[in-house]
Amino acid sequence: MLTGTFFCVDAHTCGNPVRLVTSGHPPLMGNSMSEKRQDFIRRFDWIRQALMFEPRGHAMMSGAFLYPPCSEGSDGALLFIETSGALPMCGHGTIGAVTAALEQGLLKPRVEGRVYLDVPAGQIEVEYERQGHKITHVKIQNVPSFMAIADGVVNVPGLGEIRFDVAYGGNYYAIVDPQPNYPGLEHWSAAKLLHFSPMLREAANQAYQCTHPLDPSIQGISHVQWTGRARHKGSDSANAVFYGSGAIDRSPCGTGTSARMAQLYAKGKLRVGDSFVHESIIGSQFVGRIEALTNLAEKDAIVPSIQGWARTIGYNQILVDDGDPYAHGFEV
Ligand code: PYC
Repeated sequence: MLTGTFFCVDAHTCGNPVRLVTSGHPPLMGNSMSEKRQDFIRRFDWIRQALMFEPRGHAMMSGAFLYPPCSEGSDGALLFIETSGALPMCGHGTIGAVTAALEQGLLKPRVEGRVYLDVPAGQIEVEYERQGHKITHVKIQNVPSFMAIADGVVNVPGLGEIRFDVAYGGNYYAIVDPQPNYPGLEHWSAAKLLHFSPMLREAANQAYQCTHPLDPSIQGISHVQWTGRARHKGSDSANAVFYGSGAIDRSPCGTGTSARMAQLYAKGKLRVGDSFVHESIIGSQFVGRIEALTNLAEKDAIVPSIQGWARTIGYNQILVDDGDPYAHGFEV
């Protein structure tokens, strides 16, 4: 029987949901979060489906489990879940999970203001600011991010030829900049983005292979990032990140912003030390920065940071009972 009760602290990061699951964690096999993620996908994906899909979640639902650390020097570990799968890394998920976990006293940093976390994509450093019981800001130093494929091109039914770059920021992104068949985010409706994104992702995955140079379990383009002109003061650029089968990130997307900075660095449009304010489809902002340069299996990579905020919005005890025909969720 695949049943369970899961206590969750619900939050949102700049508008995108984060469900921090605080009870009902399955015990996972493996020595690293990457191995534990693979074990979770093999044996416990029903938990993700139950907690993320309708009727307990929705297309944009995203969440995380807090686990004990796996590596020396870490304070904890995160396993990310969302409608698209168990992700190697999630930026908005980290900002929301860390905010909720610190506010609830579930994460005990050794040094106030800083935590180190193991995630499937590696180890991240997280700085935060606290005011009373509230966490006001979270800044993540993300995993090395890099341009994987420059100038890819596919034919998208109903749209024609679309050019894109593929960059890694903890997940692989097809990044689509304005061009003849795509005039830019400000000219397209959300419905249009949702219509063309799955076709573009499928075509891009058929035409191009991408596998992380150090972890072959991280492979394939999982997200599509459409770019365009920002609407709000202080933003450098805007994006809409598509994931799962019908979601557009309401936040500017942490791994997406990291991938975008890696793309802009590779094209000579950003330099080390530059900051980059990224705006989401609802106008919320992350402040990105290229903190340093590094090398990953002989590939040039950047060390990006992303800063944002999250708010805790509720407590949710979720029941999953096999007697319910929709116990493990559905997608329409
Ligand atoms: O913030 O990294 C992110 C993210 C990935 C998918 C949705 N948000």
